[in-house]
Amino acid sequence: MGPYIPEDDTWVAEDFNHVNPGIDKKAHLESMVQLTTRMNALARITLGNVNIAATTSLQAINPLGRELALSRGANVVMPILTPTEQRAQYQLYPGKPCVSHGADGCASCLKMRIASVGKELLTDGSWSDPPHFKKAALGASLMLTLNSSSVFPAAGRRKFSTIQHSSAHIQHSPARGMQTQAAPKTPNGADVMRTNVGIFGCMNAGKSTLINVLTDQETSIVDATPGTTADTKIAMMELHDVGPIKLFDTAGIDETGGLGSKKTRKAIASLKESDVAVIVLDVSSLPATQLEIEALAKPEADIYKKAVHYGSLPLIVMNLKGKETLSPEAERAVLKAITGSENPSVRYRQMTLMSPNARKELTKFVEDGIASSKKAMMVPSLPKKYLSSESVIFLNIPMDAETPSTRLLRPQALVQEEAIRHFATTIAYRMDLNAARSDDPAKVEKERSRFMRALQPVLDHDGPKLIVTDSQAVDILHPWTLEPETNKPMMPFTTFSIAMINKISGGRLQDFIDGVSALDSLKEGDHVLVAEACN
Ligand SMILES: Nc1nc2c(ncn2[C@@H]2O[C@H](COP(=O)(O)OP(=O)(O)OP(=O)(O)O)[C@@H](O)[C@H]2O)c(=O)[nH]1
Ligand SMILES: [Mg+2]
Repeated sequence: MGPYIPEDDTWVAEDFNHVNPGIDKKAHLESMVQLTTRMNALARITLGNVNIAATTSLQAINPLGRELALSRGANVVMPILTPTEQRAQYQLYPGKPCVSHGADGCASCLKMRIASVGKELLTDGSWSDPPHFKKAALGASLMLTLNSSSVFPAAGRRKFSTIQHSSAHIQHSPARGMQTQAAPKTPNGADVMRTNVGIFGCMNAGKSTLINVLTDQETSIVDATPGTTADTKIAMMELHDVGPIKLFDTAGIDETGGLGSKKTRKAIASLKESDVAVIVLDVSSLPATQLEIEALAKPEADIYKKAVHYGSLPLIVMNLKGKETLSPEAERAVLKAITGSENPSVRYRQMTLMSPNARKELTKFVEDGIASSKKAMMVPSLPKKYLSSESVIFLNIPMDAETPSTRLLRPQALVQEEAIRHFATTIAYRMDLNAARSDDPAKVEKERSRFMRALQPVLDHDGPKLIVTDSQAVDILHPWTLEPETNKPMMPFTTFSIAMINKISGGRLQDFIDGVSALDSLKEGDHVLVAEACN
């Protein structure tokens, strides 16, 4: 939590000045320090044992801003680690403090500043966690292997630009811990795999018409006046074979002037968020030559290029507006003008958006596009063998403190849903992890026999059978499910995380398994990247 300091050369600052003409910026920023520290205090009172950062931006406004925050509930400081010679080039906002100071000076300065408010700087060497937090954070790091709900990308391929942290700050441990602690409170179903679909094009191309056709309601105002849509309009809907999508109707990207460029920037911001970029082009009165078509379609070509750059799947809608279908030559010319290629692989469609069958046609076009972009997500989480009416799957779901109160974690829900969809029978079991890990052998035995009773129908089953467990319970489940005589597993088992890795990677689990063999050929001095992939 920190005050937002607009950087003068950005459009946010322009907007700020526009909305607040003649404002006394200094007084405003100082009031932000008060507001921030008040929020720090409220957060401390309401959330209790959490890490709250005294942000550096407080210090940029008020030399004692950080100390104020530390005395009002904050307990984390973020020393600047950027090498001094690079600091001047890494300034998020004007007045960033300590730009010319050296790292050694920083450490002692920080200690003194913290001491000045009667507090002490604590580190345990490797991490920056305060001692009270360490226990929670260690527990949390274990949970993270499965706790996908808090960090699961909202769409198949989410851009993380909004959660990038300054590399100059030590934030790792607090962020890690807080993410997991906050998981059950994730509001508004943020774990939903929603696909973002942006609609882009020039003024009057039919973008708003398109969103209205798709949503089957008057989501946006449609009018012949160019520039009718001034700001991005958002609509949520469900596409039958795709699931939830979020639609962005954007302003025309060809509007000139100051307001025009603001609108364009907003549209581009939506493009960055889009998994799919529908580019709408009015082709009702095309010029004759390729050169003229290229000149006309320059803005669309620009959007196309940006969409590819940002990793959005471009889909092109040529809006005929009731005019005749384009000849194959004209169609090729348009495609070349937008994509720059003679033979593009882009998905496109000619249609009249205001026609009785447009909704059906458009929905199918968008659905197919999304399906192609999310093929990876269509990969089943478990091998086909287990997703059949012949199979029984035992789901071990301990439901610990990390489990949200009203639903299962995303990987658990996903495996359950997929199994049922394929007519596989599931048995869901809540393992009592505390009992299973208890020092009291009687408690352990009680839990073990309850577990074995639940597992018995699966053991008795003749067809394919499988256990899918929460990763946390592997150490318990493995010994419990070994045949006493042979010491071999009674049946195969996997974890929800592994199932997710396969799904998220588009079925490439085998690649990861193959990768493990590289461990045998490691030499001293080799570098190893250890990455967690389940979410
Ligand atoms: N006849 C006909 N007119 C259409 C069709 N699609 C759009 N129009 C008209 O084209 C004009 C612009 O449509 P909009 O959907 O508002 O276009 P837009 O791309 O959202 O435009 P801006 O918001 O200005 O950027 C409106 O007058 C629509 O009625 C169509 O399929 N047939
Ligand atoms: Mg519009």
